[in-house]
Amino acid sequence: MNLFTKRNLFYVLISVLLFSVCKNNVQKTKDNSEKPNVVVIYLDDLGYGDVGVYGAKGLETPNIDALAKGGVQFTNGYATSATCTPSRYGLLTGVYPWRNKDAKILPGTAPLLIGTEQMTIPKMMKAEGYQTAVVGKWHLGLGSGVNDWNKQITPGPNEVGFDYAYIMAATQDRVPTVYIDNGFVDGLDPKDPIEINYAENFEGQPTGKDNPELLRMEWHHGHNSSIVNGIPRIGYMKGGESAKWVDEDMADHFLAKAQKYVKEHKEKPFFLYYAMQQPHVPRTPNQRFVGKSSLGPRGDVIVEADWCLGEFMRTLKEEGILDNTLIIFSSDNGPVLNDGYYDDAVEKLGDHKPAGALRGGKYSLFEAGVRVPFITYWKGIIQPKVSDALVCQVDLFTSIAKLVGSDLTVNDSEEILEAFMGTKEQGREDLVIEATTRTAYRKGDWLMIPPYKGDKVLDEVNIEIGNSDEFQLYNLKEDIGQQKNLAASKPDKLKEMLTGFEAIRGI
Ligand code: NG6
Ligand code: CA
Repeated sequence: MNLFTKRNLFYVLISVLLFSVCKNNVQKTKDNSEKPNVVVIYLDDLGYGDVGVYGAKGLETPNIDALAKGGVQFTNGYATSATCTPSRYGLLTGVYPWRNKDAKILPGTAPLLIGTEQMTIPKMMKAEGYQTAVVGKWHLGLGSGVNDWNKQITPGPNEVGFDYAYIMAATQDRVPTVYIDNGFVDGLDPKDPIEINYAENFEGQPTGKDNPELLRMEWHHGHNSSIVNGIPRIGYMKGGESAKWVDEDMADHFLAKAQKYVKEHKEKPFFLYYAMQQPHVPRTPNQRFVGKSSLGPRGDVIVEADWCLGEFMRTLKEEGILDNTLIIFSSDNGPVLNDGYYDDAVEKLGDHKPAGALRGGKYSLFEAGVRVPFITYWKGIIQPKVSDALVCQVDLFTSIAKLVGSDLTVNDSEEILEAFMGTKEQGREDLVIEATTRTAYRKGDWLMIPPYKGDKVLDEVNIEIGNSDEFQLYNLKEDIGQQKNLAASKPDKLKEMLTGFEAIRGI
């Protein structure tokens, strides 16, 4: 081969190479110019240490781990609150829940907490052409507060931005123990109407308190009102027999709804808020998962949730939309062992630490109340990493807005899309956290809890909730377990923290 032909061959090769690179790029730009689907997978009471990659022992979570290993695993990811209702409010509205005095754990009869005029993630996304759906736990109130559960229950999720809503009203331990399909109780027989009352029982109806012989799960505190499926609940319910859920099938039921939604809506971009009920009480794993952890039902339902996530991911893949879907995985608040039922969560704990190295738990202003597993995953777009950036669920509103091309913002919600995508180590600078209406302030590595009266330990659940007569100041980088209160020895730092806190709280 002479020099001339060798050179020609070289040019041909380069051209082929360039052409294929360009073609791929064009292809990619085309794909990326379509708006991505966004799925928020939200667990209930899953602690910082309850996932394999976050250090869990005695249970395996291969699917959540795969998400973390293929995406961004946050070490400083926060819920806005240490309980459910406020956290969900913060996530969906981008507003700190402590700004709304009604954002507390709600009974099943509470009216809708989010104003129908209020901006929400699904509303913002609808304006950008998205289809929107919620499947799973709602717990943000429904209707006007005097609901007839036998008619359309409105306003609800449909009125705050969700085109499709298949939910349980409150929690698995509260009545009504039925599914609600776009405002209507699913499977209701009109001849057997539902009645709900949180103040008093209906005549002749058995209760957990008076009829222990009917129970297959014992209550420890609270949870002694109506009995459904042998499990005593919070609140009284009569009727609606054909509509009552089967606790052991709930995870499968919600998964099937989420999968169906994906299959039927994959042609256009969608936002799906998939809110699983695990590992909130009562912990009722499907028979397939009983004994799959060494931790008893609490561990078994986490394994079940992990399986659901795996099945859901498989659906995204099979439907050919995994590459175009951003998945955000997190939990509404930290862990609790005994939250009102005897279910071996304490007895079978072994050396598993639901909160990892963090202090406190659900209901607590200490870190374990609000710092939760937090993962973002987008196949082929997000590069795997562990990120220490400070991120909060309240930031999803403005960050997702940026991603989908909306210029809407909400004050408390910071635009930190690059942190969520793993391209920047910097998240937000500071954050106000909340636990049962009390608030504390994080800035940089520091956490300041102002003095609060009241018990230091919530005896029923055996959790330190963060109350003290003194200011508390911790350096979380050096002292993640919040053992060394530096308030007295670092007066300047304390003052700086108090100033930052008050500026946001408006005190
Ligand atoms: C508490 C319940 C607890 C749980 C919690 C809500 C009692 C004594 N305790 O009031 O079992 O239901 O509310 O949890 O009733 S959350 O995750 O939805 O915030
Ligand atoms: Ca919760």
